[in-house]
Amino acid sequence: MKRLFVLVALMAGVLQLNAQEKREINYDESAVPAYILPDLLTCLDGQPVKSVTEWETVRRPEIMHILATQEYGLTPQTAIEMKSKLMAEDPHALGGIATSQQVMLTFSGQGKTVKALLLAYIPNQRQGKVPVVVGYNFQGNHSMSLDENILYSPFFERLTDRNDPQLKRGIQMNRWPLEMIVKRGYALVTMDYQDIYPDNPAGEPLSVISLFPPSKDNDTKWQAIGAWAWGSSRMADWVEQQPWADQDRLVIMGHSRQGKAALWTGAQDTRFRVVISNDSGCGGAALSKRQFGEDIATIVNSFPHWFCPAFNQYADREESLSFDQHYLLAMIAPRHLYVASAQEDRWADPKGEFLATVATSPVYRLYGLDGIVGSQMPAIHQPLMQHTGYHIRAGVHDVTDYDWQCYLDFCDKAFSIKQD
Ligand code: GTR
Repeated sequence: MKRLFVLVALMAGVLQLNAQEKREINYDESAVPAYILPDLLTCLDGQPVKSVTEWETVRRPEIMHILATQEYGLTPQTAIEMKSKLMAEDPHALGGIATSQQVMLTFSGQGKTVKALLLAYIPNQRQGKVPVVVGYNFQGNHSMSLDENILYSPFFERLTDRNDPQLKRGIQMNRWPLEMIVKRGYALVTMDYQDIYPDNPAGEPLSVISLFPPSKDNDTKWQAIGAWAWGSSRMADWVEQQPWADQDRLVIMGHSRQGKAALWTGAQDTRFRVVISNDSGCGGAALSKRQFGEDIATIVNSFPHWFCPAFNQYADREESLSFDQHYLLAMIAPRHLYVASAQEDRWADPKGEFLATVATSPVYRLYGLDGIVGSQMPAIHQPLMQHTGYHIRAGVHDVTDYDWQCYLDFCDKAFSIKQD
């Protein structure tokens, strides 16, 4: 009897999986439903926003509340203890052009601790303070270079098999042109995102969320994206204490799921003056109402631990959303926003990412700043760089040197930096 039950349960599981696999993903522009984007500049009581003051005191807080309670969850406002300990320093990193520092951050709360290993590359050739790019890596600090001195991030240190291919050095070097970044005068501060929240539905007990009192309301509970955003703000806290870092030139860059988290970080933490989303797609820069590529039902089924449970109500009901992802992007204003897509990354809906970026322009205009306008996407490799920016490059879902060149160009422009 018990066996039969197990068999039936297994079959049900397989059927469910098949149903998900077979879910029809729309890649047909003519099948995009007609939709009207909710207006950024109309308050919940119907009043239009006419000034920066109205935006900052009424409308922006309304939108932050919508995003926190309907999509990403509420970030606790209480601080927990963070200790930092320098584990290693190399003044001759990257062939001598940088100093690397490896710093263990230990977070404590609820009688527990969580550790995250921060890695910084600081340009050796510098006059005064330097701008800083903050961004998570996916595969551990050791994946970013072949340098044997780089310690394993705590998430990878926990792997019991020392021959695990995930411990191989340099497996994501292609995404991190460290020399280019440093040569252009920028410091890089990174850590593995899974140190903050192991990226699986059972990850919470080892995440920083477990250091806080449990959320009072399940619907608005913060989950992985909220935790990753919180962790980026802790990297910013560390940067704030560094004598070589220019606090007014802080950048956050995130790819894909970390693009989503980078945007949510930038929305909440105004210390980030430039916010960059690389191929962030659904739940990131792409408009949900277009229902092109990955949709809400697909993402909340595959990653139930990313968004707050209230977001599930929009699965297969995108038309009922009273907001869309341009709300998230508009939270960056009047700071600098840059969104990038890849041509073959239809899953992330490049056009939806572009249109959401365009849709933020009325808010920038309120500040007297130029956003991107028009409904025509730029051609491949023709970056648009106003106060906000956008590009689409050839190729697949990834981070390439081309993307980084554009990001650094955009940051130079934002910070009025002239390269020699
Ligand atoms: C995919 C997910 C995307 C994106 C991507 C990534 O599986 O559906 O939303 O986040 O992962 O992070 O690489």
